[in-house]
Amino acid sequence: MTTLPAAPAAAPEPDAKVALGWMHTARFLTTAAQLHQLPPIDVPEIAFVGRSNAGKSTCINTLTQQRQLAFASKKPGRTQHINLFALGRQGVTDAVLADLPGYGYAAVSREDKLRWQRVMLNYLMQRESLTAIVLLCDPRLGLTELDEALLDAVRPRVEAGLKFLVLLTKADKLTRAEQAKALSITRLQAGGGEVRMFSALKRQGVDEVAQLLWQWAHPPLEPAPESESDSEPDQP
Ligand SMILES: Nc1nc2c(ncn2[C@@H]2O[C@H](COP(=O)(O)OP(=O)(O)OP(=O)(O)O)[C@@H](O)[C@H]2O)c(=O)[nH]1
Ligand SMILES: [Mg+2]
Repeated sequence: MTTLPAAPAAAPEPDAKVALGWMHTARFLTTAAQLHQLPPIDVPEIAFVGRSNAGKSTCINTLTQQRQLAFASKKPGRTQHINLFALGRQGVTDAVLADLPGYGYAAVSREDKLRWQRVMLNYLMQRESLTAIVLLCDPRLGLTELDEALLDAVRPRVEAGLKFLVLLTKADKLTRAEQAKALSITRLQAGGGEVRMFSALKRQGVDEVAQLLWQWAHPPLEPAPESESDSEPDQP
């Protein structure tokens, strides 16, 4: 067995090739209609959330370079369960991606909408392994009331360290100037949180998002507790 070099103090930004190679290891893990049906997981879990049709499943397929890993469709409401995908080389899972059903789909009954909103909020607020959220948003619609409600619901967890990225999808539908405007408006709305542009069609932002997810899933190791000998000497 080879010995791994000691982990550096801070995880360096990985090469895009390394991050994309890691994303490509994604495989289907499980699917569930309710939070309590999901297995407990002891690696970082990164959830993809947003309005129906925002491009969540397409984004997962693009990042993992797999055409049909997540179900993407022209028809809104395609994803109806929480689908988990495992990531990691040599079959060793070191992170999980969660593809969530979208909200705000008009053609769904009121009861179904409310039921799903409850499942999703429970998931976002209670899922222990959840360490990061990617909120996908079509910049032509901007952050809607439902997106804002989601931001409010997860704010305490974000303040406690949960990672959060707003990804503006379908960038290929916007001119450069429109992209710049959408980015600055959304940055204001997201209260200074991280916001990036993404296009599955043009592969815009793919490397950067893969690198960010890799960093999120491989946080720098906590510094070892100080031993007696190298702690501050007592004041005389
Ligand atoms: N032009 C363009 N279309 C995209 C892009 N990403 C997704 N789409 C299209 O948007 C539609 C919805 O994509 P999905 O990935 O199924 O959206 P979703 O957010 O998973 O939708 P739900 O599962 O219903 O919540 C599909 O027709 C995709 O082809 C993109 O980057 N550019
Ligand atoms: Mg979907």
